[in-house]
Amino acid sequence: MGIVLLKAQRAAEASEEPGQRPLTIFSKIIDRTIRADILYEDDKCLAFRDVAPQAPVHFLVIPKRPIPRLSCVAVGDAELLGHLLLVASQTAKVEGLVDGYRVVINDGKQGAQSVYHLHLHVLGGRQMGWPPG
Ligand code: TR5
Repeated sequence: MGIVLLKAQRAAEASEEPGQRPLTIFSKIIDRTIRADILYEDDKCLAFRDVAPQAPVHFLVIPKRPIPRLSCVAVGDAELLGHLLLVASQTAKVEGLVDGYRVVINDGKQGAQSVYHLHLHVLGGRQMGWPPG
């Protein structure tokens, strides 16, 4: 099994443990306990560069509220989800991604999610392939 899948599987198992702390490393980035290269911030969300970029430009957009994963969202989250997409688009423009880019949300074990705080990946600056692995 590849390292990415192994990390995702461990994260999925940890997220299912009873009494598991709901906060992740991303909450520490939000409260500035841990440093990150922050590109954008407002009262609802934060965008920062991925620490292990998979493309010349790779940043994450996260809600400040720690929603664990996309499959946990509710109807009441519609406005927030739209806001995250808008910030992804505006930040991609600021990053100069004029020829397009990819937006990805990994959900759960089979989606290879490794951090259980909802996040949009924005990847650009190179030609993407399809289908993703
Ligand atoms: O696998 P999923 O979709 O859950 O994506 C999680 C992403 O978070 C990966 O692309 C990681 O590289 C990224 N990540 C993990 C950490 C981290 C980060 N990006 C910025 N800063 C980070 N710090 C400080 N610590 C991490 N553990």
